Formats: sequence, structure tokens, C-alpha cells
Amino acid sequence: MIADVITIFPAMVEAALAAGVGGRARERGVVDVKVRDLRDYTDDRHRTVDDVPYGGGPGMVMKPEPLFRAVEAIAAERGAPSAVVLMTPQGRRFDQATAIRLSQLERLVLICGRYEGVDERVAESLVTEEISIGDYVLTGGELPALVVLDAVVRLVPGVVGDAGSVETESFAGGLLDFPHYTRPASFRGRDVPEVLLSGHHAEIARWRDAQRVERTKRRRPDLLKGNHHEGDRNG
Ligand code: 4FV
Repeated sequence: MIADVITIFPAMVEAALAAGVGGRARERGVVDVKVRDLRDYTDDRHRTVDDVPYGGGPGMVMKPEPLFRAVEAIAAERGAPSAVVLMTPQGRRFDQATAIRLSQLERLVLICGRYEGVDERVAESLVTEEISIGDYVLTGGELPALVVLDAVVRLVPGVVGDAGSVETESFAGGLLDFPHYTRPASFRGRDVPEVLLSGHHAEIARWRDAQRVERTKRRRPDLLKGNHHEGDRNG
């Protein structure tokens, strides 16, 4: 997977990308993620990326020209993007299915907005999809882009050591994850469920599946809609 992140805060994005399995995967060349400073695609000595909104109102708007230049330069350098994603509260809500879809793409470009937002002509003719990480307003698109990249990169084969942990996790199969325990077997009067100490792998698997259904029913019944466990919802 090749990914490019366009931002006016490259150091912030670089710092977050360097950590953990994603950082190691980048070092090992399993994924090729480049951070692009939007100001490198401006053509004035003040390296201007924003301007006042037409029609008045508070705040500033990100100019279209630097963003178009950035995406076109990336395409010229790395090949046409498979997707150009704008992180925005107006986008489709990000979820695991979207992460899986994006992780199967060749070349991903992520645009991080700042200020009041990005000139609409960027969304109209440069961007292939708009994604939101949730119904709240942030100061910038960098954290949302990092959320998307984190969820996507870990699905790229070879990034997460034990692929098994990707198959059996929250939302795999539309269910929440089962509870996890490690040593000590007893902590502040709370004991690890006996079955997990039993060594009976079939029983452990049954218990874990039952836990996934029960927790999803209790915490996220919405996830059961259309799921073959839906019938279970009413206990
Ligand atoms: C956001 C979100 C988000 C809006 C204005 C950046 C901010 C500022 N992006 N999911 N929620 N973006 O709040 O993706 O430019």
C-alpha cells in the first residue's frame, strides 16, 4: 500500500506515524506512507494555503490551488491515486468495512482540512470520497486521517505479526470482541474466568463466541441488525 497525507502540520503527522506496528511496517517497507507539506505546493512567498470566505462569515477557507497542485504532483510521482479522501464532518461515517475496502487499494491520498474547511471545488472535482470519523468538530483533519491510516495500515498483509489477531477482533463478523485477560489469574479479588484456565480450547472458543454475542446484544444491539445473531437480541 502506498499512501500520501497532505497537511499543513507534517511534523504532527510524522510523529504519530512513527509509532507502533505502523511505524515498524513503514521502516520495513511493507507500507509506503509519505507526508506532504501543503505549503510546498503554494506559489507565493507567504506560502498561503487559506483565504477569507466568499459571502463573509468567520474564519478562513483552504484554497483550492495548493490542494490540486499537491494531488497532481503526487499522481505524477507515484501514479494516479486509487482514492483521494477528504476528512470532513460532512463525510460518510468511517467504519471497519471502509477500513477493509481502503486497505485493498493500491494508492491512497488523504487530505487534512484546517480552518473552517476546504473550498467546495476540491470536494467536487479532486476528491473521490469524503469520510468522517464522528459527529463532532475538530480543529483539523490530521487526527481523523491518522485514525483512518491506523485502521487501514494494520489490515495490510504483513503489518500485524499475527494475522489471526486481525481476523478475530471487534467488528470481525459484525460482533464486538470477547473480553481479554492476562496474568495474574487473580487481581484485587477479581479472578480470571475458570474456562480460560482450563486448557479446553473448544470450550474456550465457545465461551468467547458467547461473550461476543452477549456483549454485542448488551452494548451495541444496533450491530446485530441483519446479523444472523439478530434473533438472539431478544434473549
Ligand atoms: C472531522 C471529523 C473534522 C472540521 C473543520 C477540520 C474539522 C476543520 N474530519 N471527521 N469529525 N474536521 O472535525 O473528519 O477544518
